[in-house]
Amino acid sequence: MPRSIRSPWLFESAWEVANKVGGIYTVIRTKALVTAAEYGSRYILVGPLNPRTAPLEVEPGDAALVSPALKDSLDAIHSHGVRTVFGKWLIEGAPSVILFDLGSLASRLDEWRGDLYHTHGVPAPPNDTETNDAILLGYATAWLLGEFLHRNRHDAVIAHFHEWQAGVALPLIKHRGFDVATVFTTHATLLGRYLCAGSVDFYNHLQRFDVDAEAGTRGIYHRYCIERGAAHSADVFTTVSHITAYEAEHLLKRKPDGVLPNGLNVIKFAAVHEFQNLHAMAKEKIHDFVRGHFYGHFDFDLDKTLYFFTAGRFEFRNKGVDMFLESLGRLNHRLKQAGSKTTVVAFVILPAATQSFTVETLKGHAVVKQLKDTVADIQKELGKRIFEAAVRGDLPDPATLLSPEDLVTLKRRIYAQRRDELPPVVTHNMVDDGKDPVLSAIRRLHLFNNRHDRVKVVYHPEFLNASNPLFGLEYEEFVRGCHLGVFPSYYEPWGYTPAECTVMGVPSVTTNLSGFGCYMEEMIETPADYGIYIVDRRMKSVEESVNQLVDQMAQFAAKSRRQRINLRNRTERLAEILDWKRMGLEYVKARHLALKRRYPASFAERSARESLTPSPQDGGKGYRDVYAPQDSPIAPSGQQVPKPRSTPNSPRLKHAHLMGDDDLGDHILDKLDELGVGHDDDDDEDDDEHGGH
Ligand code: G6P
Ligand code: 1S3
Repeated sequence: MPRSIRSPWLFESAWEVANKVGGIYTVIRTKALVTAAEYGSRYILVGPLNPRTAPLEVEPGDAALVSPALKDSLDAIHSHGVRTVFGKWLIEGAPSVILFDLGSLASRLDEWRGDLYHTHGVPAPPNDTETNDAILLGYATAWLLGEFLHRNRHDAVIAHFHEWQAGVALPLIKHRGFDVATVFTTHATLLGRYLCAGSVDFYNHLQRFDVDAEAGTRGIYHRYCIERGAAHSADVFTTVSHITAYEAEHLLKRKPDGVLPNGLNVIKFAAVHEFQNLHAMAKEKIHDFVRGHFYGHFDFDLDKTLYFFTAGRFEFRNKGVDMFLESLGRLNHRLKQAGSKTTVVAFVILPAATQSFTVETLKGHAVVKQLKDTVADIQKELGKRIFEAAVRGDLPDPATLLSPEDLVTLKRRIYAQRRDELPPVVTHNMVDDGKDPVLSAIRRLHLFNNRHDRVKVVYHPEFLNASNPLFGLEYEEFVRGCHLGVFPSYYEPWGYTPAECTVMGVPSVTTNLSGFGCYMEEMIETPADYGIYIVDRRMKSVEESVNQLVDQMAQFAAKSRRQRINLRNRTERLAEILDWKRMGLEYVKARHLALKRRYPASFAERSARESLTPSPQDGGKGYRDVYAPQDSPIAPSGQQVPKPRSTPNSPRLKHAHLMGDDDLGDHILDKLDELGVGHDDDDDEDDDEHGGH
């Protein structure tokens, strides 16, 4: 008897399950809410145990409460001395997680590495820790699935794997003939990342790389084999964007079945002025930082100061930090030549090897804090003096309001602010100051924070959090306080940083080489009108792209406050197209396709409408209730967002093509139609200034 596809189980495995490393953690964590709502207790996440963070991430629980088959499967594995943590991941949706203690599996590594070579032809060297961990996680996950499939012979099971670190399980599942529908999603390709970080013209040579030789030259042949093996072993192979799908087709030699773009959990404020107020409050805190950092040289008007920033993992070229800095140099020149009164403070937030905060940076904040405290004390005394005079019916004598002591203390504080050297361009002592690529670029471009510079640079080589003594801001708050995020990436399968800006209503720059940029270009008729600036890094030379970025930043810098407020309102309205409630539908389609490929006969027999509606007793709502139509004023159903009303309208053009619809059941097509109601122009309240007053 084939397994029932009526109430499938979903196992989702990734290295970053309850284990924060980078963007995949954000994908899994934020998506959990909709997936858990859809599958209920039949949704199980699988990852490695990180003993340092797991106690903060997971609340241990009893697997028997989820399913006796799952409990027995884990017991069977435990009886071989393997340790796992089972519990609820402490995130929205609270899905079940199984975390493998890889240390307790280490004694099997040689055997499994040998099996991987002899059975699957993957020659993993013994000294690559990352690969060893991937082997342990992959074999352990396959083991778990085997135990579970043996005990639950009724329900269909879908196993979804993310990235090569979790992908080892896929060839094993295929070779062992497990009765499970599989999906593999790659969030980048190993070779793509390595090639782009070098100096190759990646996109123009994509079809011609000798992939084995390139992987061998870079010492990643074994990892490449795992990634390629996973892509070829899965029933359904997907990536996070069209651009990465194209890359995967040529580098992994399998054309992806579809694209699963990344979403976010969007929190909509009841009134639009709320997020504008948050911007103003966060900006005040950044002002405080700037006062301290630029002490002694603080001669620019904060009311005419704009905060630009870039942030991310330290991939200087891939994340476009090189292009950002180059463009800042030119913007500085342009603003100076134009005699602009605007100052741009550009933050570069990239974690690098550091020793400590610099004394100069800390001193600046101490000096300004002392001044602030002194002024507060004087203010208090002054108030008392005014009150004492007034209570006697006298007007205070302005000449004596400040005592001689007050004046002396104030003079001292003002004197303490003098300094000969320029405000530092970096907040930390670097481990390798001379070789740091950001500092080298800053030096080459002479962005030294001179008084006459209209672009000032602050390199903060550490991620931000609330306990940071300089900013005292969480990253999210910092983003809200800024005016423009700049992410001119060269290699960026998706790119969460500009997406995060968008849902917070902060305009950003991205490129047509990033998955996010391509998606927004496809979804929005005129992205720049909505605060999404897209640099063309595909058809233009580097020189032309840099100039385009300078133009975009200069145009932004020339906007009035009123225009910035309007733009933020428009940007924030795009948030809904990035919501998992919409994006998650592509995952529904991928899983559906995997089931359909695994159990074609069942689909022929039974209407698909029935098949994907999970049983209510498992707590799952099924996709129908989870991916509810958005009550969105813009772009229902993936139609293009039209130009804002203040600019002439043109016809909407196309839909975003992600997972193909060819293989879908009618119920999903119905669903898409249901979402595809026409755009209601009356809802497009453009050029409102909510929050501006
Ligand atoms: C928000 C606030 C306004 C403030 C404005 C500043 O909209 O609600 O009160 O004037 O931000 O905008 P800006 O782009 O100059 O930081
Ligand atoms: C990858 O992380 P990265 O920064 O190494 O996966 C992310 C999540 O899908 C994606 O946003 C990013 O572009 C990729 O590069």
